[in-house]
Amino acid sequence: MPNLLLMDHDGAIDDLLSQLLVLTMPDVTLIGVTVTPADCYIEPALESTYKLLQLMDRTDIAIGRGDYYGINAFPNEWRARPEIINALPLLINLPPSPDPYAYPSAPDLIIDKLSGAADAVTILMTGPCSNLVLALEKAPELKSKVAEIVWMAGAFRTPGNVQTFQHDGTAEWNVFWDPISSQKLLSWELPLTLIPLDVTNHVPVTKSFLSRLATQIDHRLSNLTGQLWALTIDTIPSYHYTYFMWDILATSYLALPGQFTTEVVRANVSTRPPNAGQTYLDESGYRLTIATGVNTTVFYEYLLAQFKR
Ligand code: AGV
Ligand code: CA
Repeated sequence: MPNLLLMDHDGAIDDLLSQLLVLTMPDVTLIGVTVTPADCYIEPALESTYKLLQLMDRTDIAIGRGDYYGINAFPNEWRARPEIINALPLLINLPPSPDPYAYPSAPDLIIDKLSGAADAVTILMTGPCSNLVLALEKAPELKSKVAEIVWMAGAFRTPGNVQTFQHDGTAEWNVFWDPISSQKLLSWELPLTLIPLDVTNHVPVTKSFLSRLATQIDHRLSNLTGQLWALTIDTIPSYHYTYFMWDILATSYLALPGQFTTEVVRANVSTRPPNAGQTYLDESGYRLTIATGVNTTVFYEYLLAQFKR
């Protein structure tokens, strides 16, 4: 279990669920949250981020605003989804959030928090990695303050989830948004663990899980998370996609590393069509760890226990 933690997310529903989950972990000290304007529009996403801190009585935690926009934008329909979150009954009447443009920029906050930390810091990323890469390019000496990076990203021995023009479908979206930064991050060979589609494909958001969560809605966090997950049931386009516990699984890795199987591999990232953003195994590539499996029963039980408050 890491002690000091920085989290960077990109405002989608499972990113915000992941922020809540981190705030339930007793041994994790969250020292900052930065938001990437990828699977969200930045203003409502910063508002959601702040509201969740308010709900958990943790407005002491600093927020940073991502101002860098990646190379391959997320579909607008996905980016607009999270707006509804700020209108949920448990969140709408919280005191007003700060001006989103009053926050420090995300790379500056990361630099500030890493340099001020007494110990090495674990970094959890549930969106693209651009904010971290910008920070470490500006202050390369801070690489030594990084204990471990856990990143929901990539697809190795399974198809990707990008379906768009000029693309063969091999990439995962968080890598595709900014393939150049993704390749840079891998090239640094920091202690990096990816939670790729290979393992997140095992944990869909199921009706049976939501039904069990609903039996505990007298607990405020079960109520809120049940509402958030219900918003994912009509995933766009709903005839095609299932919503998975992508980011939640990566977040759970912090608390349940022993429940995962992992593999040390060498890999690289393509930066050009037709497979920009593809993460592929490559003997002459960079060294990193990938998760390949998880005990799904323990994982779902863990979520039910953590949100029972
Ligand atoms: O590729 C998974 C990443 C995760 O960080 N995101 C969603 C999670 O937050 C992109 C994504 C893939 N399919 C999606 C996504 C969908 N159908 N709706 C919204 N986002
Ligand atoms: Ca995400």
